[in-house]
Amino acid sequence: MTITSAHRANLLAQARAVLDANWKAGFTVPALRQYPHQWSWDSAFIAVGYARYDQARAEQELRSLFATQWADGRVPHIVFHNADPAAPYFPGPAFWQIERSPHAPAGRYSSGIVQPPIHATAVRHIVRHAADRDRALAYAAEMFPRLRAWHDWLYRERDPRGEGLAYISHPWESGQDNSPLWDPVLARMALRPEQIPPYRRADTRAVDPAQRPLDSDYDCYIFLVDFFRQRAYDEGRIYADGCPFVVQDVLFNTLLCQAEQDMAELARLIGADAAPFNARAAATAAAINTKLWDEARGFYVDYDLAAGLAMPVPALAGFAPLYAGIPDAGRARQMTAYLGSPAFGFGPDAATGYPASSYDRNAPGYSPRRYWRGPTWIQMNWLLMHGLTAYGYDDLAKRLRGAIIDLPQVGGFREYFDPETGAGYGAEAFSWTAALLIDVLNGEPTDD
Ligand code: 9WN
Repeated sequence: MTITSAHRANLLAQARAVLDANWKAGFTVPALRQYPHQWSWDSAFIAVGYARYDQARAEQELRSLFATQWADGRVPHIVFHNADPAAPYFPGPAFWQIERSPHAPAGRYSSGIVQPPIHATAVRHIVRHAADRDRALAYAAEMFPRLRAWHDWLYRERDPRGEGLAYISHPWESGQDNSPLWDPVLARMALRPEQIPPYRRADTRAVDPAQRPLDSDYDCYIFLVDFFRQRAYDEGRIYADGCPFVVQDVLFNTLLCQAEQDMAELARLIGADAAPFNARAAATAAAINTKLWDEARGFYVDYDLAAGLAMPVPALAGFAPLYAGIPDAGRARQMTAYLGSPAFGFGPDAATGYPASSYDRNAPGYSPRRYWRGPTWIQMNWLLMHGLTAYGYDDLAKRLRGAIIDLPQVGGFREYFDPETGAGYGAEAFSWTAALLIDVLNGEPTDD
């Protein structure tokens, strides 16, 4: 699968136009109408794309996110660059009320929860592809203490038993909001109406509700935010008071493990001590391999710390550890036997569609269009593509790379895609779809 240089240039121009339209003089919104603020892991993926053609923007993207890092080290999952944003998004600053926490930065506005820690990985990517390497190394040195404080917060506040695994306490923290992974945990919450503060959703104005989470999911999301703000975003209190959502998530910890490996490399480049980062990466990899591996199913599963139960749900995220080099060759073989099947959109021919479906297509509750319950997502493809390449599964990696390039052409620069037809769903002109296409096209050979 190769493309001509003219075709590649055309796609790159389209992708850059998406990012230009979403650039707000200092940061990039994921999508103008649906997500009109700055999101944490989106900005990291967006910086990966900018790193290929605009080093200054790549650097600025993460600098602006970390400008709202809390005093305790947490990096909020949304930064609102205005106190009273005109652009509708719920929940906004008035609902989060981060000023209840002594750690929230004064005069700045954000959510009080986090998203997967892929920022150190993005900074390493910026250094790797920098046109001006000296400036990139100075940037790495500038970001280094902030990234370390962020990771320290995760290991300090989210790993109460010192297992080497950080927990998440909200589906939004996973980045995969309504994944079937969370169904049993949310069902157990069994909320009564009086426990849910009054609210009105804003996410179904621009996007068809059939492509978004259910109202019953949103009730849980909002209940949890209320639970956190009532406890002033104090992680110790939230955990001690029996937060009902406490999950050691495979994808989140995989990205943390890789980010620690990238911190070790950044440390080496700027002359700091790499050893503590290597040690934490190794501890997290070992914990993922011992606690989260499911031998019978042949992939990794989340662990529900509140209930003390493994969560054997066939979500694509269960294969994420390939990205951080966590499984040994035998486990990788077991994993790819299942991952590389029609269940995730791989198959003998193109008729099986566009891998990789975010959830097993034969599992109960699969939907080709409802958000994280089946659609193909570009950033998941990008992560798995790298993992599969590193383990030598070049054919599967090629299929994922092909889908990253084909889907924006079939379905538009959308947020997610129908794994069977390639139709685009969710937000339009979505930033990381464009950014990761740019990254992939830069490594793609042309046939002329
Ligand atoms: C809640 C911005 C974000 C992504 C997430 C995606 C979605 C938000 C929402 O959009 O979540 O954080 O309102 O649905 O699930 O991965 O970071 O693109």
